[in-house]
Amino acid sequence: MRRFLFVIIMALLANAMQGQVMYPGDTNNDGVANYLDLLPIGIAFGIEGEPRPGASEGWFAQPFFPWDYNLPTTPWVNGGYINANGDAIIDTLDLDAIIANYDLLQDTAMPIPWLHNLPCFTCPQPEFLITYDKDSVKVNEPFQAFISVRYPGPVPVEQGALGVAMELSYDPELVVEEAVEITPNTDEAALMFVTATSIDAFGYRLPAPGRMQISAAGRGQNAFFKDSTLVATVSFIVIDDIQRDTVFRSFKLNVESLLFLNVFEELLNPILLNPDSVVLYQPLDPVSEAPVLEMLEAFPNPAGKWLRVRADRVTDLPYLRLWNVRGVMVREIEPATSREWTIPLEGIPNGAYWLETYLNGMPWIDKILVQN
Ligand SMILES: [Ca+2]
Ligand SMILES: [Ca+2]
Repeated sequence: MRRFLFVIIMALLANAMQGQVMYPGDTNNDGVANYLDLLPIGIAFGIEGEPRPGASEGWFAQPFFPWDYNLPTTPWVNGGYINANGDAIIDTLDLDAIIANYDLLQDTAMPIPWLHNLPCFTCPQPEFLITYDKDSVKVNEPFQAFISVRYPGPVPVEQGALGVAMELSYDPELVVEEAVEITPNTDEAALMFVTATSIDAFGYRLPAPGRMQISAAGRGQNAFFKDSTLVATVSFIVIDDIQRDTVFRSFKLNVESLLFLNVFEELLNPILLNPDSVVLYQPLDPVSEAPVLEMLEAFPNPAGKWLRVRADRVTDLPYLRLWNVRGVMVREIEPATSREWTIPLEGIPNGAYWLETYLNGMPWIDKILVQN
């Protein structure tokens, strides 16, 4: 802590002196150009100051005249760091250097960790939500994740969030890494974006496979205050062979880090809503030409001591299998020719499961909750 204070004091002293240096794209001067560097641009949007003599977007130490402007709650970040392109104003043109220098490191501009300890106690909590377009998806097929920010009802603009910066992770062995694509929601005209995946063509050192970084921020104004704002859509393709010990795998985006700031650079405390996952599966031993079944239903759901499965006519099902979220089969029955079957659930812990069978030669999957 003492060392941290010392570093802050040194940086404030350095701010007061002429001739300090900056690296274009490291707008918060924390030593790396990345998704976090969008937020200072959003907070300081439209601020004007001294141009940087001989400015370049190249990644080398560039002297600048300190601006009169510092970030509100991290005052060791001077406007001269944020002005990445070196002109006389902070605006969207300052974004380019973040992308061009993504994940490059520097330690000669006296970088300081960019930490926020000043929360807004009176601001409503934004909800951060990840959902998917499908419950289950086959090998080689695409699916999408939707990342949104919500408020239970619209809040006044000044009570909202300026922007959000996040790092997400997933199992890189389940999807085609080269095909992972982040599409920012540019329909939200107020927002600016920085996105990065491990194969983003613009970067040098990029997030590792299975990682992505996304930030979205308003331009000098809180951009999140509506009941729901889509931030980005992420597209995935399931790899062609997910089979290890099982034909089922669970896919989920995990939230590794999440930073919400408002226009006063105060910290907002988000509510994380990330309950969903997607079943990735690989059809094995398909059944040829079963009698045409229109419908299969499993009930009750949530299920207690037993689960019943009903078809719309008498039929042969090859099997009924129950898989847990780790892809382990926990029950299998060989159903007799009938139109209704019962699966006993004794000994199966509470939680989410997938019921799997074949219907008309196609896999049929249903998500089941067991609650005893
Ligand atoms: Ca930075
Ligand atoms: Ca600028």
